[in-house]
Amino acid sequence: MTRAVLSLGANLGDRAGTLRAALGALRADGLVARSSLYETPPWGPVDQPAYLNAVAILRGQRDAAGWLARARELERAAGRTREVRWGARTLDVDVVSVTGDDGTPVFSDDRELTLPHPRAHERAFVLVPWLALDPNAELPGRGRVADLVAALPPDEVAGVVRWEHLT
Ligand code: A4P
Ligand code: MG
Repeated sequence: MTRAVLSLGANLGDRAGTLRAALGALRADGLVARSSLYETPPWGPVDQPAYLNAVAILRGQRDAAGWLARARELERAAGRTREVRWGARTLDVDVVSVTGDDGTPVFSDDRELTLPHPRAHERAFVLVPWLALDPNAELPGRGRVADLVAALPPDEVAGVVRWEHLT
């Protein structure tokens, strides 16, 4: 068994509907917890609409490659096409971290699957929802998520606004 943290983002079409469908589909994969939806300003060099973001924690039989494959399936199901890197998309699912049952994190510098995700530690749209879900969360190699959030510029943290609470 492994524990995986996934980050989901959508900024085209019915953003909330897409995220709800993906989070619902993940129930079959050992969903442990999912965050609320958060509205977040677009990060990166591309001018694009605001995102809705969410974080999901899973526990299941997949290995790290298996979680990436599942992430891609969810993107495909949402009708995602790959156009501009960092650009607008119906659904982006990133694997933030994977941990073995004994707590050992998976580290990888493979370009197809870099673990932990190489930019998660600096992204308020990943860290803020994750912290709300799990106050004790740790990002392997980077430390406690609470400390990472505290180190971010306050305006970036304030920009991540809870959009809707999911029960
Ligand atoms: N890849 C490597 N490691 C991973 C991993 N841990 N998880 C590879 C997922 N994929 C990983 O991804 C590009 C390549 O990264 C894939 O071939 C995959 O095998 P992609 O999803 O095809 O392209 P992308 O999403 O445009 O690139 P990337 O680098 O994933 O972009 P980001 O960094 O995810 O940025 N602003 C807000 N507010 N919220 C967002 O969710 N998302 C992005 C996308 C930009 N700005 C955003 C948001
Ligand atoms: Mg991606």
